[in-house]
Order: sequence, then C-alpha cells, then structure tokens
Amino acid sequence: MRVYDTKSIRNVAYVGHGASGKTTLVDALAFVAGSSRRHGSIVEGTTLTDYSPDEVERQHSIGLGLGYAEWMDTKINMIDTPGFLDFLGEAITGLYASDAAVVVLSGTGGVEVGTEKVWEICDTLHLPRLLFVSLMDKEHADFERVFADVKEHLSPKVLPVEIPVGDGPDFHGIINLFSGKAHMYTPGTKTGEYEEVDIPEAYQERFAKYNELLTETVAATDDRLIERYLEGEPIAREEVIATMKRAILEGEIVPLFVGSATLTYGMRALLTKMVELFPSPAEVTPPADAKLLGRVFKTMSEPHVGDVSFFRMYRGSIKNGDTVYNAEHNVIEKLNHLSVQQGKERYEVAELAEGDIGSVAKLKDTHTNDTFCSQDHPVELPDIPFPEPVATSAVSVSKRGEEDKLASGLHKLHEEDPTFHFEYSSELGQTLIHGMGERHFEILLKRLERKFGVSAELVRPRVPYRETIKARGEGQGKHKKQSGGRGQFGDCWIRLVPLPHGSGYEFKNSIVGGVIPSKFVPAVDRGIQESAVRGVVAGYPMVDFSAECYDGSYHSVDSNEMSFKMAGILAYRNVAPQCKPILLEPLADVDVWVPDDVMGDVMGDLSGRRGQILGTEPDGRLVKISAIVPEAELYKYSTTLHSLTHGRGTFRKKFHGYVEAPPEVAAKVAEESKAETAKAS
Ligand SMILES: Nc1nc2c(ncn2[C@@H]2O[C@H](COP(=O)(O)OP(=O)(O)OP(=O)(O)O)[C@@H](O)[C@H]2O)c(=O)[nH]1
Ligand SMILES: [Mg+2]
Repeated sequence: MRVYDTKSIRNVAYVGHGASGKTTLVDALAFVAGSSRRHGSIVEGTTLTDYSPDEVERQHSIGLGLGYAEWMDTKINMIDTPGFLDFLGEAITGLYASDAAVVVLSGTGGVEVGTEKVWEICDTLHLPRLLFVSLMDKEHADFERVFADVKEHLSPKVLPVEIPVGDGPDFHGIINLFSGKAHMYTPGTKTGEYEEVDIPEAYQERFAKYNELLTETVAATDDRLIERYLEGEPIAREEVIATMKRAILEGEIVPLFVGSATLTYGMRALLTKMVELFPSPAEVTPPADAKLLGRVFKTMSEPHVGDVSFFRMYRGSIKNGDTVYNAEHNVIEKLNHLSVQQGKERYEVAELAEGDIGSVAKLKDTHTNDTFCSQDHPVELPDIPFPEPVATSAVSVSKRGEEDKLASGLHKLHEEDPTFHFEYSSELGQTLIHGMGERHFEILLKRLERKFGVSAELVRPRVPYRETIKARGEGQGKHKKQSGGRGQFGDCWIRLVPLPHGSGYEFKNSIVGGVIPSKFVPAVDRGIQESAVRGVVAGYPMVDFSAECYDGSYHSVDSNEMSFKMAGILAYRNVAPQCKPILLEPLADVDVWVPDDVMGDVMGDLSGRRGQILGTEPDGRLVKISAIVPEAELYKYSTTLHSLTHGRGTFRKKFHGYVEAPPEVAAKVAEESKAETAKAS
C-alpha cells in the first residue's frame, strides 16, 4: 500500500436510513476503483464492510466498517455506518472521524427518519456533504419524488448534478448536467462500463430545466460568476467545480447524484466528484492545536488478534513502530503493525500522513474516544457525544457460577461500544444493561457468547417499587426471652407518621426520664430502619415517614442493644400495617416522536400502558407525544414502538417520580412478591 500525502486523502462517512444502500455502495466504489477484488453482495454476505457473522446473518450493518477506494491518485477513506437507530452511535463516531459525508437515499424510500437523524448530526458538525440516490434500478424508484422529498424535508439547498435515464427496472443511463452528456450503461458489465452519448431526444427538455437550475444556483453563490452568467458568457467546468466546492464547504449547496450500486451504475462519477468536491484533511481545521494529534474512534476485539483500534490522525504523520502518548490514561503506546483496513483485511503501511485514517492492534490501555498526542504537548480531545441509552433490561447467566465472566464480558462490550452500559443493582439483585433498544441487546448477547464464551439471557428487570404510609399509628414492640441463663429484654413504643414525598426517613427520640437508657435508643432506630427495607405491603423499601420512640421499659441485667433492635423490628411490624401502608410505583416522563399517520395507534398503546398523555405538538416532520407512563409498563417498549411505526418512531424517557399504585396493581405486586418469597424459602 503506497503512502498518500495529506492533499491526496479524503475521509468520507456513508450515512443514511437503514437499507438505503450504504454498504452496497461502499463495496461497489472500492470494487470499481480497483481497490477491492470482489463485487460483494448483501444477500450473499460478501460485502466489504458487513463481514461480522451477525451482519452476514441479519443482512444489515451493526458496527461501522472501514474501506478505501484509490481513484485519481487519491485515497478515499470510506466509513460505512449502520442506519438502524439502535446503532446510531456508530454513525455519530463515523461522522466525527470524517471531513465529509455521503448521505445515501434509496430511490424508493426517499427521506426517512434515519436520514433526518444523520442530517442533523452533519449540520451540527458543519460537514460538507453530498446526496446519493441509490437503488435507482429498483421497482418503484422515482427520482422526481425523491428530489421533491429532499427539497421539502431535508434541505432547500439540494442541487441535482445528475438525472437518471429511466426509473426503476428501466434505469439504464445517467445524464450529467455539467457536461451535457449521457452515460448509457451496458447491462451486465462488471464495473459499470458505459458509452458516452448526446442527450437522448426524450430527455432534452428535462435536461434543459435541470441544467439551468444548476448553472443558476452555482453562479448565485459567486458574484463574479453571476455577472458573467447574466451576460451569457459560457462558464468553464473547472470554474464551476471550484465554485461548487467552496459552496459545498460552506453548506450553501448540497449536490445530488444518482445510480445503482448493485449494477455499478454511477460509481465512477461519484468517485470523481468525491475527489473533486470534498476537502482534503489539509483544508479542514483540526479539533485542537498540537504537533501530534489523533483520536481513536472505534475499538473492536477481534478473535486471534485482540483489540483493534481505528484512529484518525489530525496533526502530524506517523510511521510504523512510532510511539504516541495517551494523556487520558497516561500511557505511551507503540504503534506496531500500523495498517489500513479494507473491510476485514488489514494491510500494513509504512506511514500514515497527517489526516489519514488507520488501525493498530494490541494497544496497552487505549480506548474509544482517547487522544493520541506527544508527551511534551499533552492534549485530550472532548469526547464524541454518544447517544444516551433509551432501553434497559436485566440479564442473567444461563449457567450458574459464570457471574464473574459475565461482568468482565460486559465490561469489554462497553469498551467496544460506548452506547452500551451496565451496572449491578443491589436493590433489585440484578445486573441491568442499558442500550439503544432490544435489537442492540440481542446483538450484544450474541457477541458476549461468541467472543467471551458466556451465555446469558434477557430477563425482565424488577421494578424498583417503594412503599409508604398514609396515616399515623402507634404501638409497642416488646422482645423478651428470660428463660434460664442471661435473658434478653427490650421494650419500646413508637409512633409512625407520614412525611411529604421525597423526605426519606426520620427518627425522633422522645424518651424522657430514662425509661429506655439513651445508649439503647439508637438500636430501636436501627431495628425500624432494617425492617422498613422490606415493607409490609409487598416487601419493597418503605420511605417518607418518621418514627418517634416515645416510651418503653428496660431490665437492668437482661437489656442490651440487640434486644432493643429486636424491639424496634417488632414495633415496626406491629405499627406499620395500621398506618394505611401503600405501594408507590415509579413513573417515567416519556416523549415519543412519530409520524402523523400512526399517532393514534401510538397514543392508544400508551393509554393501554396506563399512560397519561400530556399533549402533542408538531416537531419537524414528526409529532411529539408527551406522556407519563408507569415504569412497569415500559419493558420492551422500543420493540412495540418499532413495529407500530415501522421503525420511524423514537422515544426518550426519564425518571418522573413515585406515585401511589392503583389498588389492583398493588395487589398483584404483593401477590408476586409473596410467591417469590415462598419460592426462595
Ligand atoms: N436493486 C438494488 N438493490 C440494492 C442496491 N443497493 C443495495 N441494494 C439492496 O438493498 C438492501 C440494503 O442494502 P445495504 O447496502 O445493506 O443498505 P445499508 O444502507 O447498508 O443498510 P444498513 O446497514 O442496515 O443501514 C440489500 O438487500 C441490498 O442488496 C441497488 O443499487 N439496487
Ligand atoms: Mg449497511
């Protein structure tokens, strides 16, 4: 692999809605450029970047993949990203590592939820981008509809540079609006061979319309050009390209191209335009100022290799065997076997120029989001903002005794995938995992099994119910054992009083005249607290009440701390049931974004989950529904939402607070808790 200088590099992410054709496109570009030997296919599981067993099996991308196409003496680094929102973190990190994006649309689907999501991220990053409408050969592909859709829903700045000859199965050529020529493809050729011809008669009118739009729009971004354009002067291709490049960089124009990756139609033009219109790393401001600067944007653990880190250099070039400094972990890393990725293949390189993307294996203590720099000028780049998890589940190991293995496997998975988190909840007695959805969880568990040999399954997380009391009450707790030897004696009177929400627990010592010696009173408190951990309704922690110890008695020989703690426990058990104890259930604030046409179904479903709809409001193309829903009803909600909205809905939830559970819910929870206790004993 030759070394490309900075000016001859392009770093491009391929983003878009699921199944819009990104992976097939990246594969076709590398193949047509001659940089990869095989024209792969999703159906056969042979594409360049969808090579993991899960991706082959499911026929969609899960993690980002790296490849490159060498074209016009330039190396185009290509980052293929998954479109499913469960894996949005991969698209985000791919965009962070790039200097430009190809937003892929399918000729049949047009603008979809996933397209809008990645578009927003490109906007935040001010990434220059172009649109590629793929699958133009597919039945029902419709260029005019996709173009109108983009103009209305994505950006009014979209500008077709190419238009198709024939839509759907009749698609057989592409008209270039710059050159005024048509490329007519020869069906069945391997790398999209075509004949360049004059524009067919039937397309003259359409060409004239789009050509005028192109020239006008480009000229409008440049005052001098517009003058010459108005005076009817012809404008040279080089000038248009240069103007267009600047306009793309500034986000004034988003050019649109068409083709079919399966048939390799339109690949050469797209390769050329990426070289001509996208900036090289030399034209982009690095995220910080330093002599040496790079970032690890992805870590994967590969069987037989160990951890492989993908990184992007921003400043400075590096040679095979160089050392870099990781300031986050204060470690010096040696970059052995410096490589570039072509899908799953790793090709060693002698050097990577400033701005290039590469991979390296077996770093000591470097993880996703870490910065490479030099020790005399340490830098830590701000973290890539990965999306917050939206789904939670519990996991349990299939084989007893593998809990430790589970924990270390989950830890590795978190290092590979920052959108995945886990914790052990001692309150629930379960390991909880947090991520982007059930699809995400399924993939993670498969990976856990394959890579770390632990088999685990998803289980319903227990709901962290609470209990409280609604009325005050008082009574005695007396612990007495005085048969033979040294006895035990503790006796207390307590009063339980409800406190406002969120107050927790308070203890009040109102003992006067030493009826309980002061050294024993704290033991009463401990006894009450200990038993309140398992409340009297359904065994959940009781909160928001005060306990006052106001009377009691003691025995000069037999009383001790243990006895008074027992008295506290007995008093609680005696008094709490009289205080109108209730079950509290956690509620969540839920915001759901869905298309208009399924709003009724989604609201109906939320009501069915005992949700209270607070309101709806338009938000872009979608409607935002705000609701308060009991946590217990939200297990696997993302799966339901996915099927109700055909993948177009998204949601966010956060903890709202606790309220009294309806009596039938409380009864059911108490029943379940009783059954569980019976099973355990
Ligand atoms: N007819 C036709 N089918 C295509 C074309 N490109 C992709 N496909 C098919 O469309 C489906 C999705 O293609 P992918 O390349 O996996 O799409 P993707 O955007 O990478 O999908 P995700 O990774 O899930 O986001 C596959 O079945 C492809 O074979 C095309 O140009 N023409
Ligand atoms: Mg893909």
